[in-house]
Amino acid sequence: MEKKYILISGASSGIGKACAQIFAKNGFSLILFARRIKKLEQLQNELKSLYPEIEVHSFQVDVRNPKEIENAINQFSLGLKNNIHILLNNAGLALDRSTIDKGIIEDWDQMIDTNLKGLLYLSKKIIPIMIENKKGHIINMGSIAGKEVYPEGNVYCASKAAVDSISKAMRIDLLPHGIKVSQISPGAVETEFSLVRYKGNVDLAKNVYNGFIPLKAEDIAESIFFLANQPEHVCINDIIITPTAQANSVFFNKIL
Ligand code: NDP
Ligand code: 8X3
Repeated sequence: MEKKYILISGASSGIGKACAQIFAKNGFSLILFARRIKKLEQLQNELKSLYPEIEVHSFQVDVRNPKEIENAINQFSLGLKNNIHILLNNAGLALDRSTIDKGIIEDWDQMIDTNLKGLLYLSKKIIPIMIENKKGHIINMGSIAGKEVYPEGNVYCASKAAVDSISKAMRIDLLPHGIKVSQISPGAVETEFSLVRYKGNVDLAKNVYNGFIPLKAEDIAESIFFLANQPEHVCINDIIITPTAQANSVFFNKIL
């Protein structure tokens, strides 16, 4: 039987890793991209021993670098290319929280280059394959931060607002090709996200989730799996999902 592949960017931790686990459990073969190849290989070994019937291919790719994306895709076999069903554009990050006047240009560049341009570079390479296959589903990782700006979130919020726009634009442009485009827009999910944002400061990272129960990466993976497994004629455009203790990107019910 033909295998069904999902390509997940940013599969080395958090939501991407949880997605790799749920899709593997449900018989999908995986193409995993991230910079930390050792983490991908470890995940690949775990999933291959749990689910020997699936294929898992890991590639060290920095999505900010179109050449690295191209090199990885050039290694795809024809069978794999013909059977890419889903592209999950998940790789992303926030760096720091500060007012706009105190922002660090290198942080801004990295967020925009990863969250927006990386998503575009990877999509640009996969979309022609999906058009050729006459099928496909692109799922973009937005955020509640892309729906409403919060204090000191400026450039991260802007990068996710751009993902929101690009998701809508892709849905229009890919309409004639029958390619589905969805977005998922989570609130606070406890992953490595805050550790990355606060540049390794464990106390600041933990503090983000104090006083309420955040979402888990697995909660988001369940929703993404649901998105991806609708009947052919159904395209869920967007899922906004928050912890029960979060109303929007600003209001939390924290019990401290
Ligand atoms: P993690 O930090 O746990 O995971 C981020 C993933 O992105 C890692 O696998 C990382 O891999 C990858 N990544 C980062 N930069 C690059 C790059 N340049 N090239 C390739 N891969 C990269 O955080 P989350 O799982 O929480 O984040 C996943 C996505 O979800 C992000 O887009 C984030 O903005 C979004 N999101 C997160 C929320 C949260 O509260 N956690 C809420 C809403 C959205 P590696 O370092 O190995 O390259
Ligand atoms: C991540 C959620 O609210 O920390 O996108 O920006 S938030």
